[in-house]
Amino acid sequence: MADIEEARKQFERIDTDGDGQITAAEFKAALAQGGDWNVTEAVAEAIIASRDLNGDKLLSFDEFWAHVNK
Ligand SMILES: [Ca+2]
Ligand SMILES: [Ca+2]
Repeated sequence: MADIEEARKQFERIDTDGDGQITAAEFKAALAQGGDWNVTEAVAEAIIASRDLNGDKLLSFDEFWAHVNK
């Protein structure tokens, strides 16, 4: 079972500028920090697009949570 508090912490760690939206650049940086240096910005954009429910190319916490809480 997914934990919303844990998900929020994860989200805040990825959202480095704290505006409540994860951009492809922020996502790519987070993955690189986790050791996944192969992720290009195009790949990060594709991952975000697959989770982006409203099509603004940004990942809000609701969208992030909808993905985690499956
Ligand atoms: Ca952000
Ligand atoms: Ca969105």
